[in-house]
Amino acid sequence: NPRIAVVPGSFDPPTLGHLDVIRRAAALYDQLHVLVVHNPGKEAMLPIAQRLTLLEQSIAQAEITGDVVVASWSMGLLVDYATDVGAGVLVKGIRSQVDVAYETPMAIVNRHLAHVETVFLLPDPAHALVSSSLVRQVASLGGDVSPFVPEPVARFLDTGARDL
Ligand code: COD
Repeated sequence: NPRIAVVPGSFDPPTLGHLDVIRRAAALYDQLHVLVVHNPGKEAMLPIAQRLTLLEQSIAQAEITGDVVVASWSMGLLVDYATDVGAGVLVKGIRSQVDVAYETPMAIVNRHLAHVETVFLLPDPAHALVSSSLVRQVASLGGDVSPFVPEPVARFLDTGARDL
């Protein structure tokens, strides 16, 4: 059986921290689904379709090899998507104790709901402090986000995002 994992997130926008987790998860599993999950509790900066495009461009440019699928999900439980595609694992990045506290109950619920395990990867220290919310803040104030995001995202935030 192929080992299939889902890397879920808001990816609003994708950051170098996300890409680091995706790269290392791709090396661990036969197939990876990078899943843009619509989070109704968060007000979004980018439309889902734009996040998908930026993820695809960033993954291609980073030369992350292997079977990586980029998709979105807004139809209910995350574990329903995982079950649909035959994934037994969710991969999440853990930056701090705050992430542990947020992710632990979800991991336990998801294991009970669908026997889906959650695997936590520690980030590369170089990117551990990067977050989408930080990037949104810097971008909205006109700052340079290029140290924190993949090049296609920096380019888009610099030019294309003006029309949003
Ligand atoms: N380094 C390493 N990892 C990072 C970094 C970084 N710099 N930045 C972010 N990450 C990780 C995050 O920890 C997370 O694992 C992932 O990357 C995505 O991050 P975000 O910020 O894009 O996404 P979030 O935190 O808004 O998560 C959205 C999810 C949809 C993944 C989450 O809310 C979730 O799992 N929801 C479950 C929905 C569901 O089914 N609920 C019912 C059962 S609980």
